[in-house]
Amino acid sequence: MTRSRPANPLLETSTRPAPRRVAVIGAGTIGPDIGYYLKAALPGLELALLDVRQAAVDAALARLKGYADKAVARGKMSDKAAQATLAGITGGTDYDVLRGCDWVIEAATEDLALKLRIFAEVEARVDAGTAITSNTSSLPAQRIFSRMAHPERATVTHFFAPAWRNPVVEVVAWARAEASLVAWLRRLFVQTGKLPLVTADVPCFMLDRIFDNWCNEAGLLLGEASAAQIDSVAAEFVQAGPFFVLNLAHGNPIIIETNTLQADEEGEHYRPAPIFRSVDRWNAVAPGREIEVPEPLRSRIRDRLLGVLLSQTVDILDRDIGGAADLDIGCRLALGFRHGPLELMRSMGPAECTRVLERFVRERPGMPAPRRDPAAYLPAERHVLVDQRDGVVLITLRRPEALNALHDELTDEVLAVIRRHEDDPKVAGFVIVGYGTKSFCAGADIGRFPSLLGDKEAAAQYARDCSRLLVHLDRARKPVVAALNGMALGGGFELATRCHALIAERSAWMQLPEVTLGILPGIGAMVVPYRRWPDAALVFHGMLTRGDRLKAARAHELGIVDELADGYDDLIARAVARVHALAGHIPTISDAPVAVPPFAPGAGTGGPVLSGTVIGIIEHAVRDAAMAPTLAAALEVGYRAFGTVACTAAAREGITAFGERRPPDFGATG
Ligand code: DAK
Repeated sequence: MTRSRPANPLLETSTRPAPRRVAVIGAGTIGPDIGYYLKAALPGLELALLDVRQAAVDAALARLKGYADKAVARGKMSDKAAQATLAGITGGTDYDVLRGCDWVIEAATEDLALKLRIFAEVEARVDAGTAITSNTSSLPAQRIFSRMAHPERATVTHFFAPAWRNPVVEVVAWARAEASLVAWLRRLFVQTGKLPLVTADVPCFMLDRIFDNWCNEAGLLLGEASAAQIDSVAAEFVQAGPFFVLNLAHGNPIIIETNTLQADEEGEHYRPAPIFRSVDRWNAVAPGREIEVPEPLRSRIRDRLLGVLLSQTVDILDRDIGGAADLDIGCRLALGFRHGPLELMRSMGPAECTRVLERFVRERPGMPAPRRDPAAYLPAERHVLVDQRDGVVLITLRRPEALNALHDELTDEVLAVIRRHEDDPKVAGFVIVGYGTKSFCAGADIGRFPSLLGDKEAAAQYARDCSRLLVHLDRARKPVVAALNGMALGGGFELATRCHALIAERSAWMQLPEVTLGILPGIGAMVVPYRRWPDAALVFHGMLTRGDRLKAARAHELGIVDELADGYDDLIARAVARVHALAGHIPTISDAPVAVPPFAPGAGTGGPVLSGTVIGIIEHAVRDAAMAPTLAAALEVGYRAFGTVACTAAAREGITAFGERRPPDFGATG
């Protein structure tokens, strides 16, 4: 599988344009869901739904309308966007609708013989340039496409339910697929909001090897424990236990099919538990509910579930079926694991991993054993992707589930990548960019903040600790350029302003929403922007005390953004060129005090929407920091102000409201 492809799919070069006409074959559940995702992301697309039964097509069309209506009702989509999403969709039973399509997606069946017949019909009608993909959770591409006249334009794209919302798609890089097809699919999926994960062409690919064997192991354990007991123990690792999920997905036949496939190809140890053939529904436990499981049964179930998870994980990595960071994020986002398996392995430590794996392999002969020390499987980075272009290291923040929001591990990874390369004479510098086309970084992941509320010293110290990366950038020996591919909020804006140049995609925007959360940006935003761009001080006042948005074009006029870019390719090209241009003369942030204009009178009064107390603390800190004799002293003012704000009733209300997904009410907190 290993081929040199960029880690960030948007760095793939592909000359194939975005699709204009797509057909989805199969109007069951997943086919229309794939169609809906595509239409919502690319409303100008023509979409044809094809099925052998007109009734299925009609039901699918009604379902798509229902999705759009619901999105409008929930305020997730405008009326106009819903109309555009539903326009240009046709449905029918005649294969001739495939003519003129530039992409045909088959999502009709898991029956190989039927797939072969369908692809013969497809090839008879489409042009040589049409991309063809099959949605399957288990059947290798080699089996599906080998009889085609032009297998090089075909591969498997495995979506996860519900396909209109679940971001994960496995893209199978099989031997005969053109590299350009895989490149196009990866790029297109990211551009349309998905998270493509490349896998090798083995039965069940990457993620279903985890899921199917997890469920099968649960089935094999049924002689010793009940389904409800197993689900209860599994709740430590997954949002929903295996039997609950099997009920939901009517999954017993799937496990029989997929584990038979693995057993036939790879050995008897994968054979499905016989009980899956005789039981229809399980007495499962719903998420959030657990039953008491006595020791030592609990430990036994736990070890066995962990055993299969780790055994599959090491096998996937030893056989290069997929990447370690991809496996972690895929397990979380596609399969509902609370933590990725590599994250679990890290927290367990090598000795415990070895104990669990040795026990598992002893009890389940044939199951994969690790070929290396457990620590050797842990990826260097889990939340950033690292690429190189023209002697520049590109660091992509990849947490699409949180719009690339920062947490400690992510910022530590960025710092570690910079440290690893900064003494390398072949590296000119660094670019930091966000994954996808929507967000550079949506700020700090404020999950840790509740524990800091009420503790002034701890909060101030946390701010200092969180600043390790930013302080390193202040003294960096090689240029670091921020490439803003979308929104840069809160801590994301603070990170960007510590980079030595900012290049922004035209549609990018910046904001400091902290004040709307009853807190303040304590790691530099009350200090650095004023010292770097003093002429824009009034704009920063508005951002800090009102949460004003700053669009890229305006930031460019103000000199905050150095260059505007048109699209991701242009953004990266300009950022890389800027790194080279900055070599040898990295701008530094002034140590000298700076004059700041007064804040508008009355701005600090606050109300239900903003807190007057917090605005007052911000204004005070900005003024004090501006007068501080050095940058370090000014930053210290910010850290301490964060400590102060963390002890206010407004911060408690704002952070609590954020966690409860409701607007804060600062009316009573002041
Ligand atoms: N953290 C975690 N998850 C986030 C996130 C964030 N900052 N921002 C967005 N997400 C998640 C959303 O929860 C959602 O997850 P699901 O509901 O799908 O599970 C997913 O990303 C997609 O977001 P939306 O569905 O909301 O997407 P929309 O396009 O509708 O809205 C939005 C985009 C950016 C307007 C909205 O997501 C939003 O308002 N997000 C919150 C932005 C925000 O308030 N960011 C925090 C700023 S405060 C400090 C260190 C750092 C900081 C301060 C002090 N010290 C140590 C002292 C920095 C603070 C901040 O950055």
